[in-house]
Amino acid sequence: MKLAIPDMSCSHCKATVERTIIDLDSKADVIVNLDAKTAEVKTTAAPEAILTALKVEGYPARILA
Ligand SMILES: [Cu+2]
Repeated sequence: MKLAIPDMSCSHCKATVERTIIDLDSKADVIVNLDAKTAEVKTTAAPEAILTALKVEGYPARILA
């Protein structure tokens, strides 16, 4: 799925987002695009779980596709 994560602004944000998703699914594939403020995520974790975890970390996201 593709996520819009508008509050990502630097490599630290990128690392936090990646770690948050990997914590939920160690096999997840996460490709962050900082310029577009999006992330392409391949995971078996529930989308709701991903969105909730990101929000807790301070990066509210929405699903684009
Ligand atoms: Cu940052």
